[in-house]
Amino acid sequence: MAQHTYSAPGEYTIRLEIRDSGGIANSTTRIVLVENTPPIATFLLKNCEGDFKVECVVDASSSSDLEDVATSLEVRWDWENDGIWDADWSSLKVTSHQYAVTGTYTIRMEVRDSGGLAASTSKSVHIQVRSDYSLALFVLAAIVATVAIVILTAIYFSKKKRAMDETRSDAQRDHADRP
Ligand SMILES: [Ca+2]
Repeated sequence: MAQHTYSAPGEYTIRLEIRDSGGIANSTTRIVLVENTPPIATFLLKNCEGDFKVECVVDASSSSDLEDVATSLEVRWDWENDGIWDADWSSLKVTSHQYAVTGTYTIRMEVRDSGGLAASTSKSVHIQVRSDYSLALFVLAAIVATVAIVILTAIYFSKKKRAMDETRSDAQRDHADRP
């Protein structure tokens, strides 16, 4: 019994030769079909949650295939999982996308091997987008709050000063009234 591993899919002819102790040989062949298998689709999300105008980075370099090396695999992306691929097939596994609206999105990725077999996977992510408008409102609110604090502090101290001045002038009057 013998065993052999084929590194690439295709049609192979296996030839067996047999020889007896007298040196007389005979052979036979058999054709085997080594089939391609689909790749395994996986990807990672980086820096996708949170801040103002965040660029969601995706990395599909963990995708693999039994017959192909990772560099010959190609990937494509659907950023909203709406069934429309948003980019052409590319051998670059790391890319990024910027969302304009806050929401929970399903990102779908498809990977294909050199034999044309494909597999896909998806991941759900909540994207928090802070728009220019809301950032401007936030800055404006901060300025208004700071100005209000300054004005209120000034009013407080001017009232306190006036009260102290009145107390002082009352004391002076009392002193002057005394015989
Ligand atoms: Ca394959």
